[in-house]
Amino acid sequence: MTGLPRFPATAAQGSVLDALAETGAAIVEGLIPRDLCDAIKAEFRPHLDREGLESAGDFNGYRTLRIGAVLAKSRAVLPLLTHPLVLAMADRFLLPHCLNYRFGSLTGIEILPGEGRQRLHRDQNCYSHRVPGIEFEVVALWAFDDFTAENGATHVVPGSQGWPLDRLPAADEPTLQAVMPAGSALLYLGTTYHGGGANRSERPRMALVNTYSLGWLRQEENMALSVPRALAETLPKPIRDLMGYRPHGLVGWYPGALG
Ligand SMILES: O=C(O)CCC(=O)C(=O)O
Ligand SMILES: [Fe+2]
Repeated sequence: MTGLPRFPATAAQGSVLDALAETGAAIVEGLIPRDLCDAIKAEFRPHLDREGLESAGDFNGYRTLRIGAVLAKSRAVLPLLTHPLVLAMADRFLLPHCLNYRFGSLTGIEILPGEGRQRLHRDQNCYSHRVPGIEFEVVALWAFDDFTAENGATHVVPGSQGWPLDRLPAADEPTLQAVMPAGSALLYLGTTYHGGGANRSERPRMALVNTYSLGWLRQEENMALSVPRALAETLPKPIRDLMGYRPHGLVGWYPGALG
């Protein structure tokens, strides 16, 4: 395979999702306009500068800025979170295994010049258990800058979603990089091995990584603590539902939720 499956924004959803199922990842170019990317970047900027290194570490990197609690910081991201293609991805891979799904985590990531490659990993390994054959998460990684091989375009191990539980990537595991223009999204599965690239350029590379998880799982990011309830109540209902304000049957109930 010479590159990850790649589609224009106008592609049929079924073709994108079939490629995603087969390869574990797919790129869709130009899903949102550049001015929306710029608006999101402007909203993220002060937060990245203020708190972006709070979660620095061996996995997240030391030259990578990260922010959580994105819904308390940005309104411009809202259309991305319920983008029809992203929801179609979650419908296809998650809905067969739950009554409803929700956000796992929403994370702004800016890889700065000089950052090295991130360890290859599966996002759903944040969970200690796994049911073979069931994706616990699906992921939309939105590029707000052009992603290039030099500035840290995400590395993906094609086909790794089908690997057995105990197969780990080799030290020199072949990867394909998600080179894509700003406004594109890399879609991948919770079991797909991937990792941020090294930034050997002179400019930062900004993205938003949104995971969606089975509704009966505990969410990766504790949305009830990340986003104050009074603020959550000002957000559109589909967003609140995805935050966890809609229980999964009896799981996640709170007074008034079931009425
Ligand atoms: O920033 C990227 O390209 C990927 C980051 C990532 O996969 C992660 O932190 O889980
Ligand atoms: Fe990841």
